[in-house]
Amino acid sequence: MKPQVDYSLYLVTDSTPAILGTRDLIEVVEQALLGGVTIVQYRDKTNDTGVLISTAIQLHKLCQQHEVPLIINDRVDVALAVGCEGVHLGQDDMSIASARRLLGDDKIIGATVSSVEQAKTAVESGADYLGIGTLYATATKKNTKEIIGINGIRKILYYLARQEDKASRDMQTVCIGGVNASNLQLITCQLYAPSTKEAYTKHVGGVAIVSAIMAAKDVQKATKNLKMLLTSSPPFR
Ligand code: TZP
Ligand code: MG
Repeated sequence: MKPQVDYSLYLVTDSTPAILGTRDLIEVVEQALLGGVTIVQYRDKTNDTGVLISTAIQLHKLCQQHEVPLIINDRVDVALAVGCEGVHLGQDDMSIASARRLLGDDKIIGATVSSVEQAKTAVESGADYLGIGTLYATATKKNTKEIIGINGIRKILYYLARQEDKASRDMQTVCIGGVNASNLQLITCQLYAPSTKEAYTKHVGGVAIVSAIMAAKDVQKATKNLKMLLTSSPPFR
């Protein structure tokens, strides 16, 4: 059975020195879990497969203690080896259909999308959730091709709201790119446009964050603050 997922405060990890520094990834993620992140994606573009698997095993144990799903970025093989809850795939990664064949129906497959066209394809291919971005330019991922802003996010939310098939109706999304404590409530308010709130909010599952959590001096405190801002925002109240 596919788990019911709370996407509201979605942590994406980063193991680079610019963000993690000399701290231990597992300890940082533990602080984020204690602060209240609801889902964790292990995203590591630098380490080799052995390190990815051993780190993912430790992260999975930790996430299980907090009853939070662990998703692996890019690597379906690592997710399979670890037996965690799912994968997150970008436009240049393995296709959703292939990942589904390998992982089966019980695992979560997330897809990065930047346009209505990509969202449509991801939904039709069987994605469970969409990571929509890049919302704002961010130092964390400098080579992002598409900065789509709030209007780009809205176009996709509005597209989903107009569809009548079950996959679209049930689709949850998280926006990613430059989300932090200073702009979180502005973002959620803008996605809650009062005149069309149904259309814009129905598919807003949450926000995905790297640096505002991972690079914080006090990770648990920063996470609790983001959680407070989120849960006092209209779509999440
Ligand atoms: N995909 C689009 S932007 C991004 C990813 C993985 C990084 C977001 O990082 P931050 O630090 O939350 O802006
Ligand atoms: Mg990828």
